[in-house]
Amino acid sequence: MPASLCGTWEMLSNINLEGYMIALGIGLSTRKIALRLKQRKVIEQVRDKYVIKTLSTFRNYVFSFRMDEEFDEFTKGLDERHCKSVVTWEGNRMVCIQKGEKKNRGWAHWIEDDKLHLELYCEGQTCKQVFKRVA
Ligand code: YOG
Repeated sequence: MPASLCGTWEMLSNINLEGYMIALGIGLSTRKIALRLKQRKVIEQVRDKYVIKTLSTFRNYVFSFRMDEEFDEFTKGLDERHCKSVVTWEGNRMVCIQKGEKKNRGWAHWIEDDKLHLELYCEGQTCKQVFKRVA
């Protein structure tokens, strides 16, 4: 098992969230709010079940899954689409593929220098986020 992603993480940097949101079709007024947010990640694991909470003062997004099992994801409060998603380990990376209306969509988490890294991508746009551990 790779280094544990579990814990509470606070956002340090957020590059090209704008491009990612445009790729998802998020409107201008919501994008303006979203760009100002400092997101937190809370990642929990109980046996083979993971929960990833993305928290902010504006909206929260909570999503749970088992590794290697495809499930229906509804991106409530984000772009509100349905995806068939699957999360796997690729080496030390936790990788999610989100199949649906948007092509080439997914994300990857990994730990590097004690920081939590996240790449979110959709249709050629990649948002890169880094978080520091707070708990
Ligand atoms: O995380 O997929 O950790 O689910 C950031 C992109 C902003 C809402 C969230 C709310 C959001 C309006 C991605 C921000 C762009 C903008 C806090 C979360 C879409 C809409 C929720 C995500 C993965 C990996 C786990």
